[in-house]
Amino acid sequence: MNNKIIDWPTFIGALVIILAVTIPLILFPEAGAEVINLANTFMTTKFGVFYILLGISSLFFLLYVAFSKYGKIKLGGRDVKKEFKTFSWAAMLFSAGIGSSILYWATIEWAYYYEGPPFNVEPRSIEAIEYAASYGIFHWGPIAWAIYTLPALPIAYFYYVRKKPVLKISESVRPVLGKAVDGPLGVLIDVLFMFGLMGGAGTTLALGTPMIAEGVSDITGIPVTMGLQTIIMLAATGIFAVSSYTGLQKGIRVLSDINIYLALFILSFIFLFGPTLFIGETTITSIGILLDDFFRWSTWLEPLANVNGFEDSGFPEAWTVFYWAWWLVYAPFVGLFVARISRGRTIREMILGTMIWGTLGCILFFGILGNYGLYLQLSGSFDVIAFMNEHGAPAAIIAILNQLPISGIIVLIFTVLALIFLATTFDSASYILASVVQKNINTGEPLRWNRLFWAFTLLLLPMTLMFIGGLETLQTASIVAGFPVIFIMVLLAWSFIKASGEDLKAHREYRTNVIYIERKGQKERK
Ligand code: NM2
Repeated sequence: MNNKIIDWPTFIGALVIILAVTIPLILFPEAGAEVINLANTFMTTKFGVFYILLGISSLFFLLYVAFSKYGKIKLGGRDVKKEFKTFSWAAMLFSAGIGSSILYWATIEWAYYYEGPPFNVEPRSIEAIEYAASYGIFHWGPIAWAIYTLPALPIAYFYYVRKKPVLKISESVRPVLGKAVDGPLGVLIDVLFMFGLMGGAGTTLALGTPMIAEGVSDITGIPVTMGLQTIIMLAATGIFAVSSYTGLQKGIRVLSDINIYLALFILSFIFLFGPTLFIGETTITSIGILLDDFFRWSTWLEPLANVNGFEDSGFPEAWTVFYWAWWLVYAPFVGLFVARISRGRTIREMILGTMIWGTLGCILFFGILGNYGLYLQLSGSFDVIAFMNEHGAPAAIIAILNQLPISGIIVLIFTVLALIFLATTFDSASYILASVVQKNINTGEPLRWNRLFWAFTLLLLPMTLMFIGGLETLQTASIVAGFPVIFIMVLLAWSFIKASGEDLKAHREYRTNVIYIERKGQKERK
């Protein structure tokens, strides 16, 4: 075991922070859940505005960068070709940023909006139906993808233009913080990023597991118990652990390819054998509603809730703030990945591509899975809401699929899909966590024991959260863990502008479409 390569302060720092959260929760589950819920309410009601501002500013910032001189910078030298064709690039970035959660929320999110719509609209009204079909796309749309893309800017810039590969977030804010990143501040940044990612993965695992358990139960008849859920979490970790331990890196990649085909199969099946016209029309109409209302939704904080006598729906806190926090904690990690696959593209192509393809992909899932459920509800052929109120959301998701022809096969594919998604989330998250606590990755891969260690540490929080139960407790994992990441995002944006701005100084001529920056005394050409 080569221990010299480990960056112990970061390693121990991250471990301490995760244990400091988990151990009290294990010892005092009820008080723990209460504290977490209080922290959640406090964060979202008092600081919700920061998440909302971060969301909308990320979008504007990226659009500005995309269409300014910065957007023209090419990632890589003049002769560098795009490393991946746009379609496989889009497929890869989508599967990096999206996991089992999309299967969960795309199928059921509408039901929450239908019953508890925003803007004090009457539940189950025509307006509530419109929100039900469109608000999910908003929460998985352009702002969400802008949050994902922002960290990719400095990371890709250092990777391909300054040719200094960074795998640490602290390293990518060096232009702003200078030497301070070599000290405790750098450690703090990495530890907070790791904590955020563990919180986000916690939310993912804790949502995905009960859903997979319902699928398994539906197929085999085994009842859903804590034991079954534990086995499922261990299985997801196991799939990944075996593949990473035996060096079957390719294995997991093959699995995620298979996943894309399985997902496309399920989506086309539901589209063709479900209410095709309703799904198609509702999806298109929802895109219009979203575009029409976009700025209203993206800034809505329900200020009247602070005045006595006015109703507080809690909608922005429970949904938009929660979602932005969740995308936020995954963002630096997805940024590392997007950067790695974007060689040969301009910054503009990287930004617009991620936002457009990402949003379109999510529209596909929400449009088909969500509107299928909505149709069942509205047409009266299956009362999803009543079922959900009685048996919970994960069971309702499987029940919706059970309304389809050959539902046995569909539920099976759906469950396998979710399990593989979960395993690949483990795979990539533990890869990044392990990389961040190493001084270097000379061998190309973080040490094996290090990766496995973080994979199992990732299990710790969700398992604990599962035992103390409740969706709200789960949501908090991302919200609380995401708060410090807001500041890291600001540093990342600043650092990109600073570094590329310095390098661009020599350029007086911006009328060309692509700018090549060649550093180290080489003559700069446009
Ligand atoms: N996001 C996209 O659980 C997952 O699918 C991973 C979740 C941030 C809501 C990401």
